[in-house]
This record gives sequence, structure tokens and C-alpha cells, in this order.
Amino acid sequence: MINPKLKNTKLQHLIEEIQTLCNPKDIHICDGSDSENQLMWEILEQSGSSIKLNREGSWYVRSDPDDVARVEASTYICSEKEEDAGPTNNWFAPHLMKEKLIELFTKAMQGRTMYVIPYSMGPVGSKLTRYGIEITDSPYVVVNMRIMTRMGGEVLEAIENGADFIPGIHSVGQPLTSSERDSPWPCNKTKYIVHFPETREIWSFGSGYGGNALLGKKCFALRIASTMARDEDWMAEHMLILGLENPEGEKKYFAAAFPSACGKTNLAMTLPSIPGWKITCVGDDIAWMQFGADGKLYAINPENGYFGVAPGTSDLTNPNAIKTIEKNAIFTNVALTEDKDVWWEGMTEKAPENLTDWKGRLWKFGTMGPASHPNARFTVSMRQCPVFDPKADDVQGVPIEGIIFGGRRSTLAPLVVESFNWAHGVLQGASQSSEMTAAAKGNIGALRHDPFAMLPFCGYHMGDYFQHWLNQEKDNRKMPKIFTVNWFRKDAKGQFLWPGFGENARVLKWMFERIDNKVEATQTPIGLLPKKLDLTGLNLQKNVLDQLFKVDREGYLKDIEELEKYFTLYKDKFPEKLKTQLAQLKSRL
Ligand code: OXD
Ligand code: MN
Repeated sequence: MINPKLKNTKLQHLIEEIQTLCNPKDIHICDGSDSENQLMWEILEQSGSSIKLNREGSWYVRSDPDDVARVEASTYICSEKEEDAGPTNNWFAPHLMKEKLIELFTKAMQGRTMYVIPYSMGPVGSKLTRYGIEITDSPYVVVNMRIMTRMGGEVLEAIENGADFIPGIHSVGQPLTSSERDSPWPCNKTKYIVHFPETREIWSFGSGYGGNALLGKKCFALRIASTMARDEDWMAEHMLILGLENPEGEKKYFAAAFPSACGKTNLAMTLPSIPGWKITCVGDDIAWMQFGADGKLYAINPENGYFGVAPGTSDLTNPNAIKTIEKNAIFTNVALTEDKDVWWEGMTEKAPENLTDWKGRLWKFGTMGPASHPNARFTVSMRQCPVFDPKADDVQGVPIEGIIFGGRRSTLAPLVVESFNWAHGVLQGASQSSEMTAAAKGNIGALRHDPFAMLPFCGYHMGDYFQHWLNQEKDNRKMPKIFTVNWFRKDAKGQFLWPGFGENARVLKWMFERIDNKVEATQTPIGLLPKKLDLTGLNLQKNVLDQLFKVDREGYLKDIEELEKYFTLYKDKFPEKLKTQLAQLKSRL
């Protein structure tokens, strides 16, 4: 038992309860210090989990080959009423799930240390910030949470002084008997990622990977926070936040929702190809937003680091990310070079000789699959990003003037479309669909509906969530303009039409100037398209541009037919206002 007792009785009881249930060999309350971090790495190295890299302060970790991504099929929203979880979530009755969890967690931490991680989602002191306590038996989780959140003594002190917190209980689900040697990546075939939105609790069993185990991220900052946001009139979104500055030094902030592994990290720290324009990064994955008394929408990034997809990241695609990970980074499931550095597909054109792959095998190109897992990740502090936005720590947040929705669509969706108004933009968000990536277990490449890029992350009924978005519009509020982008449209030969990456700044520039009413747009049935995009210095054929902006009426009508079917999933919770928007869109086509 911890001694002396904590002042916060909720925390004291939580620790006692989980200790009694999970029977760990000892308890460690994390303070976030350097020495503690060092100790965690010593433990990880000794158990064969990690390798010190030949890169300042950086570590290499390989997961179990069966524990490599978020497990959406084993993710549950356990609201009292099934209807409140809605048709897009797995639901289970809370009392039955609790019984199941008690069974799973009984003695689950035997032979292991139970770590208690006090962490803050958001800058300490912001009105939008919320605290969490993660209890885990994984030192890998501790070192990651130290980067991904503001973790440690300051937060514990705030909690000890009475601040509330969201509890999250995590176990890798592999107890250790004294004679057993630990596995390098302990985990369990049985996995449960469970959320209780009413009592605001998280329980996660069996996985040590990413969003399954770093409970501040998807579990708290999206699934639980979305329900808090609904009840308290704010927004918890799967969005990056970036600042865009024009050559005159004027700056605007944008929030952008893209499904997992669709380039949010790249866009959030784009190095613009157009002279004089600058992009700064507030966050690459999650935005918590609320309208202020002045009617503007303010956003904070609740996280403190990036858990970015490594494959495809290079000096060409994201030079700022490459600089960010030069030191103090954790690399999980990438390939290891002979001189103890990292490599992944897309980093360089040719793979170095004598690579060891993410499964620990000497790798040869061709028959062994990729050297790094497609969902291999780097974990790194956002403070190391060369374009870290100085306002990322501002307790007020940053004012959002533009909201962007995007997905990975090889057909139909034009490069950029501006919505006619807020409700039309909400329809755009609700209509988002994208080709699946390796971020979640599933059928990669299949087109799936992913409204607001929140399909796996909305903690309540998606129909109510659409309504919550509509409800944000009020007379005294300055509603941001809403845009939809698609960087991934392909030509008949399957080649990408748009070069993407740094060139995406041209599209952002158009949005920036639209917000200021400085550039014109062409009215089309689906929304407003650029009359002219700044393409100076970009050698893009006229026919490519035509294809990028083609509004395929027939294709859209088919898409809408399919969308109408999809929206019946939400039954009477699908908002009337969106039905009207959809009918209007149809009649315009
Ligand atoms: C992520 C995801 O890790 O969306 O950010 O899967
Ligand atoms: Mn994400």
C-alpha cells in the first residue's frame, strides 16, 4: 500500500482497489523525472524489449507481431443504454462488462510493477485541460506517456489539491510467475479496450500498442472526451491544428480531420513550397475546441508529442518530422540498421544493406514483406519540432478560422471544395469516407465511411454527434469556414494527380485568402471551387488540373444514393437539417 496516504481519496481508493484486484509485486507513482525515465529504459533493456540506438537519447522497440495496431473489433462503449453507444460502436452492458473485466484483471499484474501515471491532457491551467490517471503494468507505456502527455509531479500535485481526473486501468494481461522469464513484448491474445462514458472510466486489457495502451490518446482524448464535450458544450475532435502565416506576417489557424494514417502529421508540419508562407504545428492528431466569449472558436492540442506513422516519412515528404526525430525518440516496429539506427520504407529510395526487420529477422528485399510494419511509429516530443507553434502551450488555445475535412479517395472528390455554410460543412464531415490504412486491424484499401474521421473514436451515438456539430452554430459565434480536401485523387492509370506534401500549402493559401474574401470561388453543385489556385512554379498540365477539379455529377448522384442508405443506419437520430442539406445537394446536381 502506498505510504503516506494520498490526500485525494478518489485516487487513494483507486490505487488500493486496483492493487487488490491485480496483485502487482509493487507500486510506483510516476513523477516524470529523467531518472525515472532512465530506470524504465533499464528495465525495458534488461527484459529484451528495447535496444539503445545510435541516435541521441533514442530507443528501438519491437512489438509482438500480433499486437501492432488499434483493435477496433475489441473496443467497446459501455453506456447504460445501448442506443447511446449508437450503431458505430460495439456495446456491452456495463455491469456485465465489469464482471468480465474483474475476471480478466484478477491477478493480471502478478510479478509486475504497477505504475501510476498522473498526466494532463492540455497545458496545465487551461480551461479546456483535463487530467487523467493511467494505472499500467507496462514500462513501455510509461516512457511513451511521458512524451505523449504532460506527465508527472505537477499534475499529481494538482490532483492532490482536489482536481478531478479520468481513471484508466491498463494491463498487458501477461502475469509473471517468479520462475518465468518475461517476454520482450508481453501481451495477451484476448484484448478488451473498454470505455464507460457515464462513469468516465477506461479499462484496457491485453495490448501494449499505441492507442490501445496509451490511454490519454484515443480512449480519453477522443472517446471519453467526446462525451464530456457533448455534455459541456465543447468539441473533442480527431484533428490536427496548424498555423498558417502569409508573407505579410498575418496568421490563421486551421483544424483538420483526416482518418488515421492519411497524412495528418505531414500536413501539420508542412514545409510550404510557396515562397514566404510558413506553417507551424500546434498538434498532429487531436483538437479540443470551444467557442469563447468573443464568439471565436479556440483550440488546444491535448497531447504533448507525436505518435506518428514512420513508413513514408522522409526528407522529401516531411523534412520537419525527420528533424523532430533526430533525438530523444522511440521507434516501434521499424527496421534496424547494422549500425543501430532506424530505417523504414520510403525513408530512402534504396534500403541499406544488412537490415533487421520489425520481426527481428535478417531482411532481404522481395519475399519477406516490408522491413518495417506499415503501422510502425515514432514517439517524440512536439517540442522538438522545428516548426513547433509557440502558442501550443497557450492556456487560451488558438483561434480556429478554418476547418478541413479530408480522406483518401482515389476517385470523385476534388482537390478542394468550400462548403456553402456551416450545415453544409457538417454534411461534408458526416459524408467523409476513406480507404482503410494499417492504423487499425482490417481490410486495407477498402472504402469505409468515416464521418469526421471519428468512426472509431466517437464515444456516443454518431447521430447525436452530428447534431452536436450542428448545435455549435449560434448567432453570436464566428463560425469557421469549412473545406473538404482530397490529396489522393488518381488518374485512369492509377497515378496520383496532385503532388501533395509541400504543394498542399497552395490549397491552404487559397483557404486563407477565401477567409479574408481576397480570392474568388466558382459555385458548383457540391460547393465552392477555386477560380484560380496559385500554381506558380508547379508544372501541372491543364488536363491534370481539370481532372483534379472535375465535378462528376453522375458519380456524385451514385455516391449520394449510397450515402442515403448509409445514413439510415442512424435512424431517427440522423438530424433533419442534414436531410435537408442532402436533398438540396441532390437537387443541385
Ligand atoms: C493514431 C490513429 O494513432 O488515428 O493517431 O490511429
Ligand atoms: Mn489519429
